[in-house]
Amino acid sequence: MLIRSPQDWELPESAATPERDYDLRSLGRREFLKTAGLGLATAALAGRPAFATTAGFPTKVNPDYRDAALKPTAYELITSYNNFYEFGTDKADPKPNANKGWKTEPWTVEITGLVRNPAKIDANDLVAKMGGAEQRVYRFRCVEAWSMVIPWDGFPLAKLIAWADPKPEAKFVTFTTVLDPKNIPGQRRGTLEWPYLEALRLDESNHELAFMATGIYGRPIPNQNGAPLRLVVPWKYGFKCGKSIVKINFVAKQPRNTWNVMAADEYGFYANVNPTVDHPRWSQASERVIGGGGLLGTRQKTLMFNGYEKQCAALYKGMDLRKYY
Ligand SMILES: Nc1nc2c(c(=O)[nH]1)N[C@H]1C(S)=C(S)[C@@H](COP(=O)(O)O)O[C@H]1N2
Ligand SMILES: [Mo]
Repeated sequence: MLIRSPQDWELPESAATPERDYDLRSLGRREFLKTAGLGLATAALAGRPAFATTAGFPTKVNPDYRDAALKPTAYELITSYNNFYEFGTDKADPKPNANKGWKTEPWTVEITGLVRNPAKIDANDLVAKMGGAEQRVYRFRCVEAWSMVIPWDGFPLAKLIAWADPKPEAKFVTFTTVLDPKNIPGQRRGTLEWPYLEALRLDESNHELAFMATGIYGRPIPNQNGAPLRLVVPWKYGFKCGKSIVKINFVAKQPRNTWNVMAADEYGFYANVNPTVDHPRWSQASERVIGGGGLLGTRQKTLMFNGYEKQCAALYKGMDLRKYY
C-alpha cells in the first residue's frame, strides 16, 4: 500500500494506481490482451446481461448534456477497465469478480439524516419516483490521470434531494457503498476502510451536473460500474463517485471521505479536477485517453474542472483551490 518507489516520477503514462506500486510491463500486457479481445467481448454483449435496476429503460437522451465534440469511449472499455477495490485492485478485476454471485437486485437505498422525508426504498421504485432515467454524456477523469467519455443513464441528484427535503442544518451529503464482506471479496481485506464512503457539500450535490447513474449506453449499469446506482460528479476526480450506494445521509459537518482517510496528503475532500495542482506523485496536467489509440491510449491536456469550469466554478468562489484540493 502506498509504496513510494523512487521511479514513480518517471512512469511515462502516469497511470500509477494510487495505492499500489505499479508495474508498467504488466499493465502493458493487460492493455494489449484487452485490445486484442475487443471483438470477442463486443460479440458477447449480445447475450442477456444479469444487470440490476431495470426501471427507467429505455432512457431518453437529454440533448442539453450531449456535447458533439465528445467521443464516447467504447462500452467494452467502460465496463472492463474499472476501479472498484471491493472486487480487486487491478483494472481488470472488477468485471469478473463482481459478476460471480454478488447480487445487486433487489436493492434497498436508505435516505436518512437531516431530512424531512427519510426513506428506505427499492432502487427500481426510486428511479420511478424520480420520473425515470435520461441519458447524458459526461467526461470522466480519474485521479490516476486517465479519462473516458461515458454516456450515463440516470437522474439528477437534485431530484432526489428535493424529494428528501433537507432540513436547514443539512450542509453535506454522504454516499455509502454496500458493506457485504461475505459476498464482496475485497471487503475481507483492509485495502481501504470499508464501507467506501464519499461525500459532497449540499450545494455541490444540488448542482445540475451531479447525477445518480443507473445505466451506461442505455443499458442497466453493470455490477463492476456500481450497480444498481452510483454517483457521478463529472467535474471531480472519479473517486468521489461512490458505487453501489445503499445509504445517502444528510449531515451538518464535513465528513472524512474514504480516500482522505487513506492518504490525506494525496486525496482531499473536494477533489475537483485541476490541471494546475499536481498529485504528490504525478502530474495532473494531462491525461491518458482510454481507447484513444495505441496500447496505452493517447494523451490530452486536462481541463479545469474537467471541462465544466463554466458551470461549476461559482461553487468555489473565494476558495483557494490549491488549498482545498
Ligand atoms: N465503492 C467504490 N466506489 C468507487 C471506487 C471504489 O474502489 N469503490 N473507485 C472510485 C474510482 S477511483 C474511480 S476512478 C471510479 C471508477 O468508476 P468506473 O469503474 O465505473 O470507471 O469509481 C470510484 N468509485
Ligand atoms: Mo479514480
